[in-house]
Amino acid sequence: MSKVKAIQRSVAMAESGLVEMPKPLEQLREDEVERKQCICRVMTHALRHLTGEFVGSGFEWLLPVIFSKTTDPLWPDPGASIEKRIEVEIYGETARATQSMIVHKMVACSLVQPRLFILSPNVRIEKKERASSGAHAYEFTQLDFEVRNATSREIRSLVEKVLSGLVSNVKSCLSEELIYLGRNDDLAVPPIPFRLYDRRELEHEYGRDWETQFARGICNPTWVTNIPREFYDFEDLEEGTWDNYDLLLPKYGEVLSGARREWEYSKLVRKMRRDNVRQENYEILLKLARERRLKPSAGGGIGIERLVSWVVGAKHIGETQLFPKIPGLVYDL
Ligand code: ASN
Repeated sequence: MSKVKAIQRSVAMAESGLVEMPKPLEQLREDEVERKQCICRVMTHALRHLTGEFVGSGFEWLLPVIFSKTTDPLWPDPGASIEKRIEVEIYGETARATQSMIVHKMVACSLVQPRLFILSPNVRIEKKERASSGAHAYEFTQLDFEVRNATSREIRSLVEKVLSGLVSNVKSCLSEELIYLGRNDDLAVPPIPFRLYDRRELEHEYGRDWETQFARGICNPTWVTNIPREFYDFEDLEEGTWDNYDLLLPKYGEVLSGARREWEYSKLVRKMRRDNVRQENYEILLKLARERRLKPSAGGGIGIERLVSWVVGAKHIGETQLFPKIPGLVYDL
């Protein structure tokens, strides 16, 4: 599809009232530029608050990587819909664009920094249909963090404190922006602790599509635990339960996923075999586990654009990006 057609299609969808596709910057009307500016101020505030909180809690701030032989397989994950994985040959080796820095986090946390975070650009070429979910971008940023020897409960408490503080802060410092965005009245500071559900309860109540339906009905950020997914999340193989968690935002859905991690070699190998994950793509992780240099840890990743979408009441995640990366729509910038 030509670029002009793609933009026409996004505008047509917007007109049909389905989902408003964010336009490239040069096409914004004056009032839309003003709205973008407001969202940018909230973004700046959110980044300052989040990074300040993590640094203040003794975390080291690492810089991200884009190309590595190893990246997150994003498989098996019931929520994943990756159309294409970006692999390029450089210096005679196959390097992959970062889908998430989970493996880097586990290694860095084990060997060097017991508390770390990264503002990490993730490239996930989602299927085109995901454009209309309003929650997917093919490039986005996670605040990805990891803590050596932490429990899931400790991580969840940390996140609750940081997010509740963020909303309280935005409400007191950026009330003009929130009023302009029509979000001042209904954005409430979430009470701590957030409620916690087991995925099995929700599946029982809502069926396989529990996530969207459940997120529609909640009024505050809510945890869901015990979600079957990638090999690196801790699983009790006897019980068939997972020590992991997603944080869902009212109407907006998942904003964070995280877990206590696997660190034992035999278990990692067993799970990779079971899930058809290629061990040769995780050589260093497995080597460290075999040598018992991989340490227990727990962490998570906060999707920055999704978080800001919720704060500002965006209709599409691309509204929080100056250069929207909407599945199926590749703009010049
Ligand atoms: N950041 C996530 C985590 O820490 C992993 C992911 O994004 N797939 O578990």
